[in-house]
Parts: sequence; C-alpha cells; structure tokens
Amino acid sequence: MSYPPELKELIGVVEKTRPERIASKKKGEEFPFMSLQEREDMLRYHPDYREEGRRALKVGPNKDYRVAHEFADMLEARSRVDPAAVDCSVVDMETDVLIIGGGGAGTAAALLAEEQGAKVVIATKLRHGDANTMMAEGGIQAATKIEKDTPCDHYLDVMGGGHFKCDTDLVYTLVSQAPDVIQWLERLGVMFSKFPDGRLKSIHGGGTSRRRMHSCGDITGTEIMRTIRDEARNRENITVVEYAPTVELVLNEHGHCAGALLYNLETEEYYIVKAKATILATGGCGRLHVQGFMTTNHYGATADGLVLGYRAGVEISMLHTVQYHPTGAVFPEQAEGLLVTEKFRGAGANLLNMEGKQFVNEREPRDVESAACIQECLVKGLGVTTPTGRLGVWLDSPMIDILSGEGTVNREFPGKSILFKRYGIDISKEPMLVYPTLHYQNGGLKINPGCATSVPGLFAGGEVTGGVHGENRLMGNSLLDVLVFGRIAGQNAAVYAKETAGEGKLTLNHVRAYHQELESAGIVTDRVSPVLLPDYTDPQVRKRQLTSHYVGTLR
Ligand code: MEZ
Repeated sequence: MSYPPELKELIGVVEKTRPERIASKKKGEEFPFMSLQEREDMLRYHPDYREEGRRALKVGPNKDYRVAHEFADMLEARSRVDPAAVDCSVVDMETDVLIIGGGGAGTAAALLAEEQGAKVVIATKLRHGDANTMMAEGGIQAATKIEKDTPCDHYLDVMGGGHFKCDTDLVYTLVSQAPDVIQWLERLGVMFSKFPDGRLKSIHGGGTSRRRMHSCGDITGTEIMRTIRDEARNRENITVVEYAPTVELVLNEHGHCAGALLYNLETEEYYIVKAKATILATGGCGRLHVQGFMTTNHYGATADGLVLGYRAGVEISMLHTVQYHPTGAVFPEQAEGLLVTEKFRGAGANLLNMEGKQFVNEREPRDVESAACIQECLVKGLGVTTPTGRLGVWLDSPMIDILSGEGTVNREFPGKSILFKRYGIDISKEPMLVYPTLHYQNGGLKINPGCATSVPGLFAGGEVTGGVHGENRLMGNSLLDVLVFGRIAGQNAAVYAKETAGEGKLTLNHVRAYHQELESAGIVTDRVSPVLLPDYTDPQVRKRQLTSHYVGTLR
C-alpha cells in the first residue's frame, strides 16, 4: 500500500520546501533550539504533565504517590493466585540465581552471574529475546571518543535530559561503565557500524552534546540481543525456561527473596523455583498503552516486574513519567506505533507540519520534541490526517540522501527501508508520517548502584528500574542501561548467592498482607496483576464471549 493521492499531494508540499531547508543545513544553519523557558512551556503539551492522567496510589510503599491510572490499576490489583492455594514447600526447580526476564538486562545478568560460578535459570514470559532490547534501533551511547568526549560530558547530558531529577549515583555508574560495555560487546561479536579504517561510527542524539551514539545500522538492539543470547545459550550453567512468566516472587520467613512462582503459559500449571538470589529484569510497560497511546514495545511489555517488586515491598522511583518517543509510524495502519528511530533525525531529517514547515529542531530532548509534535497536531491543527483518522507530522527522510549521498538511507537504515518497501514506500524518496508513541518506562523499582533492592536477595536491572534517567531518558541510554545494570545485577546476585544467602521456609505471606492492605484501603476489585499479555479484544466481541469460568470447589 503506497501513499493515497491526498497524502501524495501533501508530500508535494514537503518537496517544495525541501531545497531551502537543505540549503540552510548545508550552511550549518539550524532551526533554533528552544530556551530552557520555552522547553518548560512546551512541556504543557506532554502527556506526563496532564494531572488528570494520574492518581495517588492507595497502597504499598509509595502510598499517596501519583502515577498514571494504568500503573495504579496494576498496582492496586490482586494476585493471579490465591496464596492459600499454593504449597510453597513443593519446590520444582532450584538454582543459585533466578533471572526473571530474557531480554537484554536478563541475558547480560546471566552471563556475568555464570562467570562468577553460579548456576543460573532465566525464566521468561515468551521466547528468549522477545523484549524491548530486540526492538531498539538507533543506538547505544558511550563516550568512546576520548579526544572529544568524556563520561563527564555524558553525565551532564543525562542529568540535563532528565531535568536534573536523576539518581546521581546511578548516572555515574551508567556513564563510567559505558565505554567498557562497548568493548565487551565487540569482544562477544557485536558488529557495530564502522568506517572503512575500523573506527566506530557515532552520531548525535536528541539532547547530546557530543556524537556518542554507536549503532548497528538501525537494528542495534537486534544485533546486541542476537549476540548475547547466542552466548548465553552456549553456556552450560545457564538454563532458559521459556513461556513461563513469573506471577509472584516467593520470600522466605525472614522476608528475603527466595525465588518465584512461575506460570506455564502452555499447560497453565504453576511452579515454584527456589533461588539463593533473584533478579527482576522484566522490562517495560508499553502494552499498558498509558493515556491511550500506541506503543513501540514488544507484546509482553506489561510492567510485570513492577507489580511483583512493589507487592514484595520495593519502593518505586520516577514512575510519574513515561517516555513517548516523538516518532512512531502512523501510516500505513499495520505499522502504527512502530519505532521510527531517532537516528533519522540525528542524520538530519526534519520534522514538518502539513504545510511542509519545520516547527521544532529535530534534536530537542525527547519529551520536548514529542510535546511539540502534539502541539502542532492537536493545538495548532497543522497535523496531517491519515486515512484511518490518525494525526501525524512528516519526517523528511529523503533529506538524508541529499545531505550525505545517495544510498545512505538504505545503508544506514536497512530495517526501516525494507519494512516500508513492503508497503510500497521508498523512504529515501518519500517522507514518513509519524506521531509520539509510548516507548519507555522512565521510572520503576528503586535500586542502588549495585542493583540491590530493599528486599534482601532481590536485585533488579534495566527498564523495570527507575531513577537513572530522571524524568526523561535520552536516546541510546536504554541499551546502555540494560547492559550496565544487567551486568552489575548478575555479578552481585551471584556473589550474594555464594556469600550471603541463607535458608528459610518459603512463603507468599507478602501477597496475603498486600491483599489485606487492598481491603483496608477499601479497594474492591476483580482486577488481577501482572496482566502478562495485553487484551486487544474488541468490546463488541467481548460482550458476546459468554463462556463462564467455574470458581468454586470441584466435587
Ligand atoms: O534509546 C532509544 O530509545 C533509541 C535508541 C531509540 C531510537 O530512536 O532508535
């Protein structure tokens, strides 16, 4: 399906303004960046700043903290199991380190834990690698060009991007370990985009003061996940259990984490895994569609780890913000929500309204850029309407070939070029239509720089955690986050398993206590969480689904 005639006509408007925009770029003239005050004013249009989008939690360690209704619904829900029905003394599997989640953070953790001599189990909801890491496109930040960049510059960018709300110790760890992570990935076999002389290519991302975005074309996450997953699958002491989401953590009688209750998606059986140390690496929340937004996230991104950790008593941090990536596809319909990497803007593509006019510098921090797109479409009425009634703005990808030479788009963006070719669109010749899309869980479980949570024996790493990105993450710091903190979590969990973990009777008492707290707060609900998978059933269809579920005692 190529663009219909009415959109082709609007592309004609974009083509008319292009030569002048290209000429300005070539002269080094940029669309002006906003001042700090202008950015602050623009953020009024960002969904995080809609007070009606959130409510105060009534239970748990962060009682009274305001988070999006979609998070509150998950956190103010009952367990999927009746704790009285689970016999925790029947242990189905035992290991040193249990890792919940088989994405980038979980897999990196497994590798480092195994290197400490630990026996490791990765339990994952879908297949190993079905995760947001696999879907990350444009890059990973690291100050590798020491003649022009330092971890200190990287630190300042992260802090500024996050509105100076970041956890400074976590940021220090993130940026100082970044160059080592790139070297580690190269040693494992990741094929980064390079110049013919072997130097790593690097470009700018929104909000970065230096060119420190390293990439593997526009499939950086896939290449990293491919490499670390292969490595994990080839190590004898790492066992992967697929299609086995965790529905509760299991604590011991001393309140220490001692494993988890897993659910077999195929047989619907529950299993107890006993572990000396446990790592939550369940990723993000896009499939909760916070404030009704489409999402870039993989099918299993339903904030499971957040629920499990919170119920066990771990505080949350920065969960009042989520990230809307400025450029999610809105045409064609089957691509709605899909990430169109920021690397397009890093390579020079402008964002344009229906009049073909640039309305924002393409390298503002993500929250500001998204707010500007929303303002253009919803407030100024200058968005382009798609055949399905969505609004979007143009991302002028053909500029890249004009600026950097014919063939650049196909070479640097193979993933998106191939995808759009299937839809009859050549993105080196025609722009894409985009709108902000729910991309990242900025906040999450609170950890210290060693990835320990407040529950002994429970560690966490990657998108399930919160604090390092403050109120807004910059491009390329999520792949970095999952690898830096995944590795630390793995290493420290293995050491904990070896040196600190003790024995104790396994229980789900924390779940019982949480249920009681819900009742005391007057929350009467049949909602259960974690939800595990999104439900896209049309309400009309749901009304006709009459199968009843037996909930009594079978005789
Ligand atoms: O860090 C990200 O979210 C990222 C690199 C996304 C992208 O635009 O490619």
